[in-house]
Amino acid sequence: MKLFKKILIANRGEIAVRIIRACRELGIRTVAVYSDIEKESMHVRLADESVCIGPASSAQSYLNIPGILSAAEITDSEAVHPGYGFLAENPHFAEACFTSGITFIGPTSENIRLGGDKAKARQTMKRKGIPVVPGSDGPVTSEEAIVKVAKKIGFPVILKASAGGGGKGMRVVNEERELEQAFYLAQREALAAFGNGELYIEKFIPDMRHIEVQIMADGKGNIIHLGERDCTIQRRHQKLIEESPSPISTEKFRKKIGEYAIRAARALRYKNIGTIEFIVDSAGDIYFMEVNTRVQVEHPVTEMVTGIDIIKEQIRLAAGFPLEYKQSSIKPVGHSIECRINAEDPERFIPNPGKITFFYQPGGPGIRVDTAAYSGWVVPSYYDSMIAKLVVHGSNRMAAIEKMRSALGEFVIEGIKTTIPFLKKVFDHHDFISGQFDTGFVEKLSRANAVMDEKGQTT
Ligand code: MV4
Repeated sequence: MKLFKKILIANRGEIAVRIIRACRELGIRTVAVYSDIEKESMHVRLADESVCIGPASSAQSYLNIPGILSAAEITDSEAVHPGYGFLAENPHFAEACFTSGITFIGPTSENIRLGGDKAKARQTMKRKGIPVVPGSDGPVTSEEAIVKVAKKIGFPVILKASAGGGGKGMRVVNEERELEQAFYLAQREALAAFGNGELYIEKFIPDMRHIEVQIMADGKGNIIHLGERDCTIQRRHQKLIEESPSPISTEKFRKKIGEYAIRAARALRYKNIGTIEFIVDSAGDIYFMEVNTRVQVEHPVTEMVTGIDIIKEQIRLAAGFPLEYKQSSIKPVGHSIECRINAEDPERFIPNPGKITFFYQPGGPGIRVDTAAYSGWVVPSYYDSMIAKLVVHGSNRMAAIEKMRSALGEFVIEGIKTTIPFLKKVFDHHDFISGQFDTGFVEKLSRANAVMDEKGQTT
């Protein structure tokens, strides 16, 4: 077995920088790709080589499959790392890499396809005896069918898009008379967003927590989990703060959710790294929600508590190496929290791109900043507004919170608005400090600032 000599990174921003760092440590050369407006971006400077792949718009650059494969070919790259977003969960891209003789650093295209079909993934888990929230067995294609399931499980229910993500095509329905309209609206929204209007239905779980488990599988039968991350603090289905362990976790809870995650990965014949997402209700009961077949934004909190470099392991797995770790050698230490820092107006959460006139990042023991930003860099308006991840590690949750407060206070980003002022409020809020929050937390905090979701609904 041999590790790759050169990897092309089909991404930008902090995750491209993160992947370059992992490659450097592994002795792998890196190729950055960039759009016309990103010549001066940090991932381009830090990579060994770079190739311009097209105009600013993602569709013509970071999503341009032939362009990226050509760049890999002309640079003799043996593998492509997709990061997250863009082409990371596109089964056609994974397949096209394979056909071109380039290793896709991620799971198999079959894994990606099933992960992207949420109704089918749910059905697969149900059949394997992994708990799922009461609801439909696979997709529901007619209004009659959805009424039947809704009556059986009882209201409120939630309609979700099979191809879903980002909350699009999702509708909470409180009573039967609202169901018909919600069904057609959700279907239309899903069709517009994903080109696929297929829906499924679940019982609506109030006050749920979103808890997910990092898994690693080598495709040779070895599957381990790296513990859980709590991603309950979200706004408009965008995670804002993630932590590991979950504030509600115990030794027993971790063992249980970890076992479910490993069983889920086995049911999917999963290979490479991935995340199994769960709904945890207020009684602490765990239900499978969905599978994410990529490295996630929030992977650093798991790295901080386990000491494992997830990206390095991901690259080794893609090269065909067996897992380096056994479940018994995974021993999480302390507590880690991550804040996503976005170039956004913190009051209204609308993007605020522009030139960063001054940038100073916090440091010191237990503080990590994953970013591609620097003084003088212009935050483009074309891509995601996340410009940095601030990650802390402390011996326990309160120590991590104190460290986060200190680090947020030290961070200086001038020239653009960022979400730092909002994040500071969260870390002073008693519900966050107590760990007693649910998915309504951000709404509550935002409403206190007289801000409403554009649709005025909670989901
Ligand atoms: C749910 C739910 C209640 N019951 N599923 C799934 C994707 C995520 N972005 C929102 N999701 C939810 N799924 C059932 N069966 C409530 C939500 C939800 C939510 C979840 C986590 C964090 C914030 C949220 C805000 C609104 C709704």
